[in-house]
Amino acid sequence: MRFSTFVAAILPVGLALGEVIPIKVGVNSTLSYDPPSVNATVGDTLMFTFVAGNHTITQSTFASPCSNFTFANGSTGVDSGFEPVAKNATSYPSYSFTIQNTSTPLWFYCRQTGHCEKGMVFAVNAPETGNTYAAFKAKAESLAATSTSMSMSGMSMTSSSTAATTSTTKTSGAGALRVGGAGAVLGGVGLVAGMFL
Ligand SMILES: *[C@@H]1O[C@H](CO)[C@@H](O)[C@H](O)[C@H]1NC(C)=O
Ligand SMILES: *[C@@H]1O[C@H](CO)[C@@H](O)[C@H](O)[C@H]1NC(C)=O
Ligand SMILES: *[C@@H]1O[C@H](CO)[C@@H](O)[C@H](O)[C@H]1NC(C)=O
Ligand SMILES: *[C@@H]1O[C@H](CO)[C@@H](O)[C@H](O)[C@H]1NC(C)=O
Ligand SMILES: *[C@@H]1O[C@H](CO)[C@@H](O)[C@H](O)[C@H]1NC(C)=O
Ligand SMILES: *[C@@H]1O[C@H](CO)[C@@H](O)[C@H](O)[C@H]1NC(C)=O
Ligand SMILES: *[C@@H]1O[C@H](CO)[C@@H](O)[C@H](O)[C@H]1NC(C)=O
Ligand SMILES: [Cu+2]
Repeated sequence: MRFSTFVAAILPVGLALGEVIPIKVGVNSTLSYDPPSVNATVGDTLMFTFVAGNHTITQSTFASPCSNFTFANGSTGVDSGFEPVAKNATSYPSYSFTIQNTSTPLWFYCRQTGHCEKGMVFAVNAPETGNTYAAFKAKAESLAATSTSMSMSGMSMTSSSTAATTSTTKTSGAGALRVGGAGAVLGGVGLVAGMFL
């Protein structure tokens, strides 16, 4: 695997290289992240490999599991963009980011239509009591019943055409860096805790 060399090359200078934590997205064509919840320390890299379907890994908040995380200035958090995988695919796209602060849990979802409401959510360092991963998932699933009325009440549908995967480097509010490569998308992200609710 050349992955670790690649990561080292894009990590900011001076940042310790931690573990690479692999997560599979869409295993057996399910709407899932495998594993759905991980513990990580500063410097660890989360590497999502999209093995089936057409999913994203997108940052949200515990309060609103199926909505983009947005900074006060309007920038959104971590987002892989859609990563479609053909049924006959022999290589799989991946997206990675590095954990830079573990003082708060981080919450994520898939923003493909309907997936989050079917429980396609992910967490980093979720607590064992209170705002647990299970509570987060249950909250996401509880949104299914209300999604129709919400879309009727003035929430405009956003065109997803701009969300298509491109090979251009993109900087988001959370400092996400996407680097296009042969069938792979790799990102380095600076996470600043305290900004995350
Ligand atoms: C995928 O399918 C295999 C074989 O049936 C099974 O062993 C594995 O647990 C499944 N994984 C998930 C995440 O569903
Ligand atoms: C995270 O660590 C806590 C404490 O060691 C443990 O109870 C929990 O199961 C871990 N969660 C995951 C997803 O590994
Ligand atoms: C993946 O999903 C997005 C959003 O629904 C859609 O715009 C795109 O066309 C899909 N890609 C493929 C290859 O199906
Ligand atoms: C997968 O199937 C599509 C449609 O049949 C075809 O265009 C493509 O070349 C195939 N790709 C591979 C890697 O076999
Ligand atoms: C969520 O964030 C992504 C990436 O910034 C963006 O493409 C998408 O339009 C946003 N979705 C909504 C509903 O704001
Ligand atoms: C928005 O705020 C975040 C967090 O402070 C910062 O990382 C990002 O660069 C800002 N984005 C813009 C467009 O100013
Ligand atoms: C992590 O975030 C907290 C809250 O914003 C901050 O107090 C702390 O200094 C940060 N730690 C690092 C290593 O950046
Ligand atoms: Cu999905």
